[in-house]
Amino acid sequence: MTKLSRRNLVAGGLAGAGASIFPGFIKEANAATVTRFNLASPNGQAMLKKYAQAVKLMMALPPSNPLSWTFQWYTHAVPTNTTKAAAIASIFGPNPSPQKALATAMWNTCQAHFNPADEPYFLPWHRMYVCYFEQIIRQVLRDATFSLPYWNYSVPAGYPLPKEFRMQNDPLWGPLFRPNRRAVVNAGQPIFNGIGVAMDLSPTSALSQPTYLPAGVAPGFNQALDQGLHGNVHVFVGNGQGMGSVPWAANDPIFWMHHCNIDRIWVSWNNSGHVNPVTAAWLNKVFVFAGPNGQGVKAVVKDYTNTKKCDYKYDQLIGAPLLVAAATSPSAAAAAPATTVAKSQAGPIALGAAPVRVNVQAAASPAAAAPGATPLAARLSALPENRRLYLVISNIKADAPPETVYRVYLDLPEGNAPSDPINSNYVGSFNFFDAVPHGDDHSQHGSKPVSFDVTNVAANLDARGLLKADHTVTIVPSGDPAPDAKPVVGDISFVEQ
Ligand SMILES: [Cu+2]
Repeated sequence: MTKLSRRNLVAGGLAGAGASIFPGFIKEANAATVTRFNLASPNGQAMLKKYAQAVKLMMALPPSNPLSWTFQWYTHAVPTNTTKAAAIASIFGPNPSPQKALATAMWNTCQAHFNPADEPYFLPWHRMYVCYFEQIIRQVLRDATFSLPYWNYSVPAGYPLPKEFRMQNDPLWGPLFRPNRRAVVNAGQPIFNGIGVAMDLSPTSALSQPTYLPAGVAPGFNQALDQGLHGNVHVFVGNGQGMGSVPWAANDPIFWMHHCNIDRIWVSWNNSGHVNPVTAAWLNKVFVFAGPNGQGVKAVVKDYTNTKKCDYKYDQLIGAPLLVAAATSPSAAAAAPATTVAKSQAGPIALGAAPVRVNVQAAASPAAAAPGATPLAARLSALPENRRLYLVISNIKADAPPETVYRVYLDLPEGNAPSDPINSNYVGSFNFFDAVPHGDDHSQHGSKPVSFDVTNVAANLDARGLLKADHTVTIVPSGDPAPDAKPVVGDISFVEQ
């Protein structure tokens, strides 16, 4: 295959959208299945080297070119130092052009970080985004064999940001460096250092969701993965002008290795017998991307519920627990009625640098009225086999990324924050990655609740007599939050479902 010099590439054919330099090139590439490798493996390292070359080439293309780094980044979201309208005006000028029309259709379309109603499209939209980005790199490199490597941060060897992304002035790896990360991350420490724990990088809680969509207060696989592991990695790598903020995230080259791994977790979940939505509305949803020749393409969700259309496989999947519930209808769990056991006063509850303790009052219900029994203990003793207790926090919002995660505890004894953050009162953590308004229309940005299955934590505390008669939920920042973040949560409740 002819190898074009970088100068030719930048100055020549790729500048014009729709100009196909090698007709049929991509068709050839897709005739064979490619494998996406762990970036730590020898094959993955070879791909990472190609990736670094591609990032350099894409960053040298003008932002008006759909194959450029900036055009691809802005597809996810336009950064906070401009707006979509202003960026389009300054990059394309006053006259219409195919590229300008494509930018208007594509930019700021990341699902679902604008409108919470779009949450079910988080996984398919990012699968499409990663797939077209991969095809663009094949075109830019003239290399049909390229596949995006993934970053497996859920194993100890993967806890630090891969070293190739931390070598600022290296001739080969330099394009993968970004300064806008947390200091510990670019220093090569585990990315959770200072604000998290290894458990925050586990895919297990998402993989154990039996349904794709929320079922009552259970978040479902798509949202659990988005809010949990996915958001944690963004916030851990950070900062507020980098991976930790939706509008800046896709400017960090590690973004693509992160989302390749998120896609691998989706494949793993499906591979263990879990089913995706089957509604026509979800399957027929269309999104616009740039194809490998810079032309606009329409992608339909039904073509991306598996890996066939994009034609790739992963070198290794994660063994997801196959739940009995997964074999039943995807909406079976939604039919189970949810009962509120206890609820806090209506929010918003301001979070800051100090722990916040919230009283959660028992709902007036006969089951909770047994003398001497705490509301949760009463529920636990009568809990049917097929039901669980959840802690639900509604209306999570912040003015800016807090650049830390918050930990949640049930009936934590009064006094100082626990010396071991993962103690027997620990329920889990949540982040604000998807809870900061951005984009041209802030009013659209609502928020999704987060929920935690607290059945085991409550049962363990109950067995040791440590559940309180009046329950409290304590929310503790795991590091100093950014001063302008002003994070708040709405009310907090315990729900049986
Ligand atoms: Cu992301």
